[in-house]
Amino acid sequence: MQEFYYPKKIESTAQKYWYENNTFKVTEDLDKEKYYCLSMLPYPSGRLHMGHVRNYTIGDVIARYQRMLGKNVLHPIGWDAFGMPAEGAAVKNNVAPANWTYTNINYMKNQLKLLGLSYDWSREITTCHPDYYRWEQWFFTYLYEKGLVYKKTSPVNWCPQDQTVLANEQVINGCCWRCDTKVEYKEIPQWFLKITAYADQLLYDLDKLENWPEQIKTMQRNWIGRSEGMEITFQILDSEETLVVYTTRHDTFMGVTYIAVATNHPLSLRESISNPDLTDFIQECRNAKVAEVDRATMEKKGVDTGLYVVHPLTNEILPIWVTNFVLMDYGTGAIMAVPGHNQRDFEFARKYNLPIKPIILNIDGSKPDLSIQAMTKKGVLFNSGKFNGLTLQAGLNAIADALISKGVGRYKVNYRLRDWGVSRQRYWGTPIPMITLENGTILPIPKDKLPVVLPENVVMNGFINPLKTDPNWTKTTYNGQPALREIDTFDTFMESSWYYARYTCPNYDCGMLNSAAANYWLPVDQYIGGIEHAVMHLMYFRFYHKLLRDAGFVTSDEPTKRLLCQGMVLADTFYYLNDSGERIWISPENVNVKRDKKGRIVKAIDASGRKIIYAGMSKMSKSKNNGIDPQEMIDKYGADTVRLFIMFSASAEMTLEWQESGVEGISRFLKRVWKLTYEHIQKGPTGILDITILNSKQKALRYEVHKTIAKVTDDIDRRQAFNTAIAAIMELINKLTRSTQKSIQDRAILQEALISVVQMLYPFTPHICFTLWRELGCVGEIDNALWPVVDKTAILEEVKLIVIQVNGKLRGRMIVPVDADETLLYERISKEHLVTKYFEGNKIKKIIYIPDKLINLVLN
Ligand code: ANZ
Repeated sequence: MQEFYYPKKIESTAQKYWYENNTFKVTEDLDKEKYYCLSMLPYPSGRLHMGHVRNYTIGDVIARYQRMLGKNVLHPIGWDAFGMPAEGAAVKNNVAPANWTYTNINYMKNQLKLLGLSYDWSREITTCHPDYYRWEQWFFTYLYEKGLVYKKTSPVNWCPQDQTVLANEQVINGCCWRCDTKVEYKEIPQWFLKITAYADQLLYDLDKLENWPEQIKTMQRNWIGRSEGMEITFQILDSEETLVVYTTRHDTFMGVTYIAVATNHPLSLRESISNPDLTDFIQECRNAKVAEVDRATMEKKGVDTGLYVVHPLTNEILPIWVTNFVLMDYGTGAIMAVPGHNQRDFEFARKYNLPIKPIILNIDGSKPDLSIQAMTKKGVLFNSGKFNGLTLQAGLNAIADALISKGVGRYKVNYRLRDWGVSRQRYWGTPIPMITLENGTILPIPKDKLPVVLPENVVMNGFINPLKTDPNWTKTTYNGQPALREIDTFDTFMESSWYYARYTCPNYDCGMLNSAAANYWLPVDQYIGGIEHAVMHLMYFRFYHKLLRDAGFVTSDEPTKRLLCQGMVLADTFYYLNDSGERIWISPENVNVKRDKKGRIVKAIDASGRKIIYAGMSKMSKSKNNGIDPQEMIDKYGADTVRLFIMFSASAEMTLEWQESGVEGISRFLKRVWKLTYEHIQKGPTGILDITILNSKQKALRYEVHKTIAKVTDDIDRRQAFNTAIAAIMELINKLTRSTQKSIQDRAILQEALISVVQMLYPFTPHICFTLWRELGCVGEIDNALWPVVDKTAILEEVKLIVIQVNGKLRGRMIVPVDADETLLYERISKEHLVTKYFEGNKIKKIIYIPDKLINLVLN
């Protein structure tokens, strides 16, 4: 065995072995329990960043641990390879998006391999390959036939200068990010998936996900936004027409003073034809598209239509206003305004001098003061005719009954969730497999004509979709008739919605999924990814699983049982101010720091000696130039150190502060493990461990070993507290280092202990463990070894912990055999200098022994 730990050498040996032996390749094996461990697949942006490394290390720890439990573990990886950055990079570097993407994949693949991740590389998926997306296209046409796909016009950001659609992130202060032209609102036809048809299932099945973080489930519930209310029909005055509103607060029905409708409500659009003020207002609102979050705070505006409705219970006449705060795509696009008790309605009424009618009493029974704001608390009704005196629930019930019996009300459930718009006006994505005939008929491309392959060899001469300027691409035929292809491509969330299922049969070419394989592996047992995917991706992939189930591919209801969302990786940030007072961010790698005793940074200078300002820790990002390149860290310390640091320095869900001093500490720890093993091996082979002849000291050491195994197992498995598991292993290494080896049994225990340590460290630091396992003379490779088993006799029955007191004062603790009596205890204690030093020549007068707990030596 080498005397010193050289991570580079042992890491490449282990990686080569794994690669040559296909160690992590798996197939379905009905005799074995399966375990599917999945980390979210990366976007091939160019280089791995620390966030990736954290995600994939956590996944690898879990996968390797589960393998050691004897399970058949599927641990795949692939590339979420379509997406906008490739188009930007292509224009910048004058390469086709495909080339850029494939080059990045190659580079990042090597980086992943250097981390020693236990992937089954034979299952690698690259989502921009036609072999993958052909099934996505196939499924889309299948869903179209099932009525779960439809086309409708929908607004986009349009740059009139570039003649192109812009993504939200390409609109900066209402202007195009490239040419600064004011962005317009435009409606264009787009494809939608009917996720709303699954809203109830997506909501209720959240309750089945016991091992999902509560926070994510709450975010999903809010995103689905189930709302129970009523639709109420108003008769328009002097007209046959009616207007339907949606409300969740029909208890306030007697306080309605006007009706408000959305600018794109059919009534608004129709009235605008004869009302120029209204036309202008609608146009103005269109151009000032407001994000939903800003709606609450924006200035409320409106135009009176001159139309009225009749209140069905009081026959009062109420005006209809077109407003900028009612959304067309929620409820019915029309509301009943109750300005006395809704702040938004109040502000609008104030602005346009509309009546404000109080109908809910304050909690103390007094009448509300509506001179400054609405009274929004729920309470007892007044001013409400026969409903006076009713509390909230009684009011809701009584008014619902009244409206239903008049035939003007019905209960209605609404969702905030919208259907999923999947059209993207971009080139680098999966072509949408639909065509339009000359007579306007829209048809799916027949299944035997799929895939529609995206041309990869294109020139990006700006941001115009190259498919658009290629007549050969758009023109096609259908049964001999000329037809036009879609030039839009799918939202890339489409690819990431089902990749987890395709991993179970990545090369299957007779269909989208091989059900036998899919049902063997699914659902995913553990999914790991960033919290930023809490709603979109994690909702779409749950939706897709239900679609796959209803299409007969899978039998489960949910795609994954357990979810872990890892925290962000933070690093120090440093800057100096340039001549114009701008902050220039400097990479922590280029700053020399001085720290105080507590490790706080007190001084920082750069290479030129310039004084640098320390700005605390924040998420590793390009904008603050504080990203630490994982590659450099691996080169410097080895993958095992980087992996162990990541798992040790914070629990998986918490933010992780990158501290190089911490990395150095981990590196020292691994050197200690190496040294301890080296010295042990140098002394030659060990004898056989015979647990029947151990003395109490030996039993005590074995107790520590097995107690650690029990704790580490529980930490990794149930608690997923990897950091405390590692801390326990570190503590054990300290104890082992301090232990002395005098007898055969001492050495046999150390051998047992070191083997256990190697087994426990293997999920975290597989390379060093791969080598140490061989050096310790164990059978086979560690990759096939099982997780260490706790010898229950070592921790429960054989030993116990006794507190030692001298004259009632705590003077030590001692691990003794479980059957140790007073005499044996005394015998042992009298040999322990750590205790006898308190005797100071005095004799023992009395021994007080509380069995299994405490021994108190009372002196003369
Ligand atoms: C009268 C009322 C009185 C309301 C009151 C609230 C408080 P949730 O729970 O989120 O579903 N609303 C309905 N459709 C709307 C639309 N398209 N655009 C904007 N607002 C709309 O919210 C339901 C409430 O949101 C409804 O109840 C309606 O205002 C408003 F004291 O009706 B309410």
